[in-house]
Amino acid sequence: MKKLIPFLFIGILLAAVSGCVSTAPAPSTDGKVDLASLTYGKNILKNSTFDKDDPAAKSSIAGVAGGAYWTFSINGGGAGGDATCVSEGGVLHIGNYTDGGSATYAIQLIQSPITVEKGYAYKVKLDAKASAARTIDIKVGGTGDRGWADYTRGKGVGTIVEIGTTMQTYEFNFEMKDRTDDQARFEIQLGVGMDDVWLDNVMLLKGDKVK
Ligand SMILES: [Ca+2]
Repeated sequence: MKKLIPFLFIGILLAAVSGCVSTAPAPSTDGKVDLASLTYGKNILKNSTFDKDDPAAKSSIAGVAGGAYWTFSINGGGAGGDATCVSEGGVLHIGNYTDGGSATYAIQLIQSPITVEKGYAYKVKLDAKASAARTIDIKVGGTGDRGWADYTRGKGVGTIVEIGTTMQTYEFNFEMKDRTDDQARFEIQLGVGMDDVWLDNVMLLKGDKVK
């Protein structure tokens, strides 16, 4: 029995070590890292809850209480569009569309600059609903200096999110594959579609290093 004890100890040690290994990024079937299996921590967006005012903030939504650090943009890229943005108890309501514009980026809610670091996973997470089911595009991307690159590598101008008519949480993950950008933009693109949108708790969570 005495001789068994060291083996028991080694066994426990191995179990502990393999336990650690199992928390490492799990490869998916196509050999890529499954981004959903990673851990996401700090939210790098400011005023995700749309209830803060800060006179020191470089930007805030004109005329909207609780809109610090965000910008509401119309006619982005000369794509037209007309709508309003108001706060309803700390929930942003984009409505009164008279023109959806010719591109999703015609009407945008933007926070910039933010830093997005090469090789790290990020999670976009937000609560949203619309007056009728529609899509919005979410882009974490570069400015003109970076060719307006979409770091989320989505299927639209950004990543297309289909939202329904009840407030729900939507999320998706992406890996920052481009070089680190400390002048990046977080954009919710609200153009083309003309159904009202409500937004709250808009977050960009930084995750583990992917490689
Ligand atoms: Ca809120």
